[in-house]
Amino acid sequence: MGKISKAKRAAKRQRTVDAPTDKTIADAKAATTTAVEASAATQDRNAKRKREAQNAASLLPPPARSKAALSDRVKKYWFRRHTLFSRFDEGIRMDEQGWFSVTPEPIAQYLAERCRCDTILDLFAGVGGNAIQFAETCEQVVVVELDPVRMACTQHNAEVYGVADRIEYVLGDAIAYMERTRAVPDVVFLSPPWGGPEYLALDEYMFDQIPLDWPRLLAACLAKTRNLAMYMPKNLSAACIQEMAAIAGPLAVEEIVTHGSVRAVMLYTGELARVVAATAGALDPADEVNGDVVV
Ligand code: MGP
Repeated sequence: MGKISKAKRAAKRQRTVDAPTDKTIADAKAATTTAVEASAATQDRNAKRKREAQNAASLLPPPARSKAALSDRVKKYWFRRHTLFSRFDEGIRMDEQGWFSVTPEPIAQYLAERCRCDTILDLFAGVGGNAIQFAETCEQVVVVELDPVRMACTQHNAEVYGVADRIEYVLGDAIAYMERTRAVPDVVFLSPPWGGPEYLALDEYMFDQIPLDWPRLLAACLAKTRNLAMYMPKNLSAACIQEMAAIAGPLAVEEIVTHGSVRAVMLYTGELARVVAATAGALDPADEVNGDVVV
């Protein structure tokens, strides 16, 4: 046994013989109660997460194994499945709307680079094509989706890509969320429903074909940030572009081109518009996607 000084021995004895005071007993009881409560709270949280995960899993559409499994409306997308999600074969799930509205992965990667920032809000998550890529370029990603099936797909697909934990999921209406949240994102990304693939038959696409109160949503977004990035149909009318500039100030308009064809048009506002205009054509030209800044 090592040597121990007289003073230390006395102090040790003192510690051993000290009777617990009422205060120390109360403190110990309080600490025990707090620990028990904390562990109960953790168990509750874990149980809730498990229930949510089970509910989400029960909502998932089955994996599509062939073109025949798809409705006529979306059959044409079967051959594009690995462009929509390069990991399609690892169990990606989509509902019908997901098939025709998800942003193809190379475009989603391009847009995630365009929107690189700390906090991004994706107001129409759909089945997660954009959110998965935002998780690679942004510190904090919050997604909003009204439809529980599509939200379940987003979560599941983000798991396939190993980024599910980097996304915060809000099930609800985009306008209601924007009007109540205190969050102040750097960028709001909007890829709203366009009213289905039938938009292709229109000569010109107008904002009032978006099946929600678009002006009200824009106002709620602009109250939080000037930096909006909007994914719009390739046949968006020039009048809509002017209308957007009147509402939100100077715009950058970027045609998104893959394999030599325009697929969609991006509208950027605020500082984001300035950056996009200043870096037109500056993203990796080896990518499958070109963004032509036209205004
Ligand atoms: P598309 O309608 O298949 O046109 O959609 P494309 O590829 O030019 O078809 P083609 O047959 O003329 O060659 C192109 C992209 O637009 C899709 O991959 C989606 O990313 C997007 N998109 C299509 N729709 C119908 C929607 C929609 O309703 N909402 C959103 N946000 N995006 C959509």
